[in-house]
Amino acid sequence: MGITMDMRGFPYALTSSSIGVKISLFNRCFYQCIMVYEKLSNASNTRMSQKIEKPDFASCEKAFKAIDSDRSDNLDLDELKKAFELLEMHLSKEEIKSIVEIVDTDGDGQMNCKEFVHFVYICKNADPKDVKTILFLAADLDCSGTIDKNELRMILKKLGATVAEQQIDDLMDVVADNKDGTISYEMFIALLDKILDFK
Ligand SMILES: [Ca+2]
Ligand SMILES: [Ca+2]
Repeated sequence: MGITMDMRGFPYALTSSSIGVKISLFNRCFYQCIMVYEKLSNASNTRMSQKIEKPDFASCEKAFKAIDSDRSDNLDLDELKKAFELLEMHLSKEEIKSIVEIVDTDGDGQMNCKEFVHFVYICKNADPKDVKTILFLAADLDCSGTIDKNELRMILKKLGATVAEQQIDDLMDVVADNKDGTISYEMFIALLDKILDFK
């Protein structure tokens, strides 16, 4: 690994056991989606050794419009359930709700086109057996391949950690390792290792 981190002042909220529970939920929600994506695209998702790929926006938009049967520019749970069933994925409404919650940046309980692109980005790049990568991709709202401060704040919130703004600043000081002040994939995984090992 080779990444060392000075975690003095590490926010206590990050180490609570509830994060582990949330993380396994992320894994459960995305496992089927990623498997189906692999089947559809005929690809094997052992790809974190390769570069993270951006989704193809045009084909995402096309798929989005096909699923959005009432043309509301939002995918609700019924529309998503139907789409998943066409792909032979039998997810409960609760499971679909959990998936939506992970990418629902504007918090309206539905998936807009941008959120759908993010969902495809996660499925496209994740290895279903690698929950840490799923978390990285889930955190990366703009599909840029790096995590900025706002994205870190959002993913911590989704993981149920209450972290004060000052603590997020402090955490960014420790972990942001890119020239532009963002967090790389490698550093994010190292941070997760720290959180998950911390007892
Ligand atoms: Ca939404
Ligand atoms: Ca990003």
